[in-house]
Amino acid sequence: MTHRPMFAALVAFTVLGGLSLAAAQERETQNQSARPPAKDAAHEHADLKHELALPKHGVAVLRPTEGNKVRGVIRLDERDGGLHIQGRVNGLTPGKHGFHIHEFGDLRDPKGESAGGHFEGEGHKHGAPGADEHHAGDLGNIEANEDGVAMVDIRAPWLKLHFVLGRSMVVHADADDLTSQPSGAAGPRVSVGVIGIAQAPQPKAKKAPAEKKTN
Ligand SMILES: [Cu+2]
Repeated sequence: MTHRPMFAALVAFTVLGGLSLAAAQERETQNQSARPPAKDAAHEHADLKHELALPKHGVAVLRPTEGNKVRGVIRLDERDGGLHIQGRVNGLTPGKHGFHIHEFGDLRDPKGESAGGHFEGEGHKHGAPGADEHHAGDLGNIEANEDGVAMVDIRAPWLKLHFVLGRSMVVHADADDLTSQPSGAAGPRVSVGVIGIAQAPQPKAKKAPAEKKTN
């Protein structure tokens, strides 16, 4: 007996075996698609974990666009059902500067143009954050003092962190007039940063009471 017939038989066996396995897998796939989605305890648990996993704390590190010196760190924390936006921006000219969340976290353009327009949310017109109608990303103005420092403390009850995660915060050269469309005539972008996930704020460690001097 030569090896050739045995080899042929082996090939045939392998091919047939493979074909029947493929057919079985196909049947299994069809069965799965016909079945309603499983609603077992494990899946419900997974949904719950997903819900709990939505991040609540974010940060944007603002860096100057080309030819500017404006920097800052802004925290975005979900609190009381909305977003509390606070931080410090420096290197500004004294006065008001438009401050918005823009649509994209794409900072490839050195002048910040790739961040796109204002994050509109539901397609409203541009406006003041307190107005009846405004973009979801309209945060009004921040105001720098004589030293070019602006302290930011804004409540945005209409926002959740996951609406804005991966988008960008933008500081403009000029004041947002809160009426001009589509962006408040706030001028060029002087500082931009992507909104990322941050660690939850850590409670400040209490200062240890000063040791009493004993004579
Ligand atoms: Cu803007």
